[in-house]
Amino acid sequence: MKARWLFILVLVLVVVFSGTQAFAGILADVKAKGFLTLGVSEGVPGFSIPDSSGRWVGFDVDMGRAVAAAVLGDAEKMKFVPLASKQKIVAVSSGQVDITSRTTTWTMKRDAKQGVDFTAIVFYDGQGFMVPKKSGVTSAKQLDGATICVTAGTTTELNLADYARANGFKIEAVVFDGKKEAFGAYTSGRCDVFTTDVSQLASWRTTVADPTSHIILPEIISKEPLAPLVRHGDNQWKDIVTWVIIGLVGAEEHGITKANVMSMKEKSKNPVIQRMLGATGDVGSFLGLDNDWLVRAIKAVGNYGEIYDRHFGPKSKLKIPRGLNKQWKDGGLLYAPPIR
Ligand SMILES: N[C@@H](CCC(=O)N[C@@H](CS)C(=O)NCC(=O)O)C(=O)O
Repeated sequence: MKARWLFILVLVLVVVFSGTQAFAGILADVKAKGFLTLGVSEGVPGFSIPDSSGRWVGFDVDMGRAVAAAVLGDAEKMKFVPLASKQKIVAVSSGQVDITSRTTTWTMKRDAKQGVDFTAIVFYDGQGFMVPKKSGVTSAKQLDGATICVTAGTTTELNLADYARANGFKIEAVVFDGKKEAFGAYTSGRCDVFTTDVSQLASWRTTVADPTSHIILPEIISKEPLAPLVRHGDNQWKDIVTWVIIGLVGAEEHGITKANVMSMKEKSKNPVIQRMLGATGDVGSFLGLDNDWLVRAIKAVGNYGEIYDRHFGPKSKLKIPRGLNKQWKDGGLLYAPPIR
């Protein structure tokens, strides 16, 4: 009898302690090591790429910097791990990186079966096609018989197969592990067509000598909701990353910017803004952080619109129209849930 109770007690203790350990998890780990490990691309202009001084910059990088600012108080306390497409999921599930912020589409299989959780959508994208202008091709409906360069381990590869089947096309997909090889093969004429998310087509086009010599076809063949991802099972960490992004989107909605965030915190009479910026309430504690978590993130990288503009706006090289990535008030899909 006694032995049985002892056994049950041990079992309960094991369950309780493994539970608390999982909860302490990544936040405690990041604080202990003093930096955030961010999985990024191998170099995609506008999204994640080292600048001339070797500092990583881009839209996906700024999402990571916002988290570092919220959690560690310093957006520079980061370590970057370049990942090829086929490594981006396992790098998170195995704990090699704390977050992957790298043009990754939220799909059911990845979310439910591959040991990761998606946070908040940072970019609503879709798959498209690029062809040399001189090919005379103007529509994806003309791609029967084409040879198409694509990267391995991507939704791009799967959508391409769907698209060919749905249209009864014979398409030869030439699959590469790395994007450099895939895009390089296209520009050297190995493939007739290059396909990936449209935002990345815009990015790649800026890297060739004459960007006007390549056109992006009008058809969008898929939905690619891109979101940073974290390891499955650490709810606190998932909440932190999710709500930092929501906070940046909400900040744009409420006109809170990098420049005015401190005066907004001091002077705003709007209860929503007061809560977001920690002037009242204690929302930071819901995440295991202090009340200035979002102020620090906005001070470091600006609100969502400022980040978008910096990397994709009219003055940027990429010039990607906001489209679906506008605020809901402006006809887009960005709709930040309430911070309270
Ligand atoms: N959204 C797609 C991936 C899009 C993507 O990352 N595309 C390729 C081709 S441009 C790529 O690997 N880019 C960046 C890199 O390899 O560094 C997915 O989730 O599977």
